[in-house]
Amino acid sequence: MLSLVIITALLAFTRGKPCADTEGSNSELLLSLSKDLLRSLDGQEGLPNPSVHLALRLSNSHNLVKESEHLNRLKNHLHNDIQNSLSNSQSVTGLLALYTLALKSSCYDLNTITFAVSETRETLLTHLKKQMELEKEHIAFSHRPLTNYYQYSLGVLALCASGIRVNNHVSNKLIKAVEHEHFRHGDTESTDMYAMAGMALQCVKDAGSHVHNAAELDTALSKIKQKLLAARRTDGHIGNEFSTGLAVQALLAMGSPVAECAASMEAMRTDARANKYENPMAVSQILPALHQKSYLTVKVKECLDEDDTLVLEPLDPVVVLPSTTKVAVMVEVVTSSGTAALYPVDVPKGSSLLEALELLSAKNDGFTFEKESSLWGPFLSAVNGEQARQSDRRYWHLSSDGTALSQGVSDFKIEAAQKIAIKNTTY
Ligand code: B12
Repeated sequence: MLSLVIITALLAFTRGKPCADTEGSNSELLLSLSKDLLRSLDGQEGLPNPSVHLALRLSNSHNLVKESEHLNRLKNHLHNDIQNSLSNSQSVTGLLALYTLALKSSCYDLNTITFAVSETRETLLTHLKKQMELEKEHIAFSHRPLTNYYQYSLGVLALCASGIRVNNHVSNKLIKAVEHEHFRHGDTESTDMYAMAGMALQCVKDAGSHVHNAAELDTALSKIKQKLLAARRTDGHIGNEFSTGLAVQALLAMGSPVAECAASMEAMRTDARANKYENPMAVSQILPALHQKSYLTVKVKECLDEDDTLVLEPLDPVVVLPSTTKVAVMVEVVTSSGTAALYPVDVPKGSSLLEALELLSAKNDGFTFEKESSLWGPFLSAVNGEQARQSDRRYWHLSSDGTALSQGVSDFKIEAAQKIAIKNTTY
């Protein structure tokens, strides 16, 4: 009887504070995710990642020396990369926005950051505003942004969180895109895009600058919330494993009671404990949500009296030997004209799809591929000499036995025999 009373009391307690960090194990999990991100800074190939920086800065425990080293790398390497893209007139809205949010999360003076284009030097925020104007004009002309609505929303959010008044025409285009449900990821609705738009438009609402269409802004925010709640699965995820973090961030930013996200938080914690978030980019999008924060909180970040206790213990080196068990993979390539070709290859169990494609191209059966680097890792850009370009609104879509992959070539692991389809698809 006594134990029943205790269990009932405990249940009532946890129900009353559903998202709160009531158990020590939860704070240990948050610490271990921060450490994973911190470790990823050292092992990083290519550009320093502004999304990882942002997540570290929004966490409760810090390693201020490593964070400041990383800030310097962003200001050098990422800065140079963006400078080159701007000089070549490439669209870099999303990267500029993430860079802005990362600097802001470190309370860095944004007015001191400049880029020179055509011999004119202007601040980061001026360039971001210009990119947003180009994006807006492109929507007016062809009904889609130059990049995508995820980056468009990131741009609105970064300007707004930096205290810049977002042009009404720019936010209106986002409101209209919500109304007309233009948020697609391939052939499905994009939860990530709704989430990012939710944070962006909530920031605009809080800034109080969007007075002319206040009612339309509220309707868009309600619709986003309804879309996110409708995308909840029975296992707690919103959209899929990799959109849940952004979705929870958006719900929190839009003022949802924490109770509404309890199941989603738990789903992410379960995934994290099962090591499903190996990609630092994935961790960087869920960690703020697990801290019950959103990207919107950078707006008020002060960087005072920060806890500086996050230390990395040396890890025992783990040697992973390739499995001796082989699995049969059939790779099907479907080109833009619809012609299909099949390529069989046996790969060690547990290989990544990238390793499988490398083995296949080494067989000289006529299969070749190219990849481009991105914040999420290698993006498959060309197969058998055929490019699937963003400029043509095409990409190589990946699926396994008819189900779309929710990971890219370097993260997806091959555990059993299957048919992988790589299809040149329009979006
Ligand atoms: C827009 C988008 C796309 C567009 C990109 C082109 C465009 N219109 O701009 C398209 C439709 C082509 C696309 C394709 C895919 N995508 Co996508 N995409 C996104 C989205 C919504 C925004 C990306 C973005 O602009 N980021 C902002 C900029 C600043 O960052 P960036 O890294 O420079 O952006 C580039 C890369 O992210 C790249 N990219 C887009 N998707 C993916 C996926 C992978 C695995 C990689 C390596 C790169 C990549 O395209 C971006 C624009 O150039 C994200 C959502 C998110 N939470 O991040 C999903 C997301 C990154 N995509 C995802 C997936 C799974 C895919 C696909 C593998 C789907 C499939 N089954 O084929 C393919 C990639 C296949 C390949 N060829 O390698 C997952 C990745 C999860 C993971 N653990 O890896 C995400 C997180 C969505 C989700 N919640 O499931 N995507």
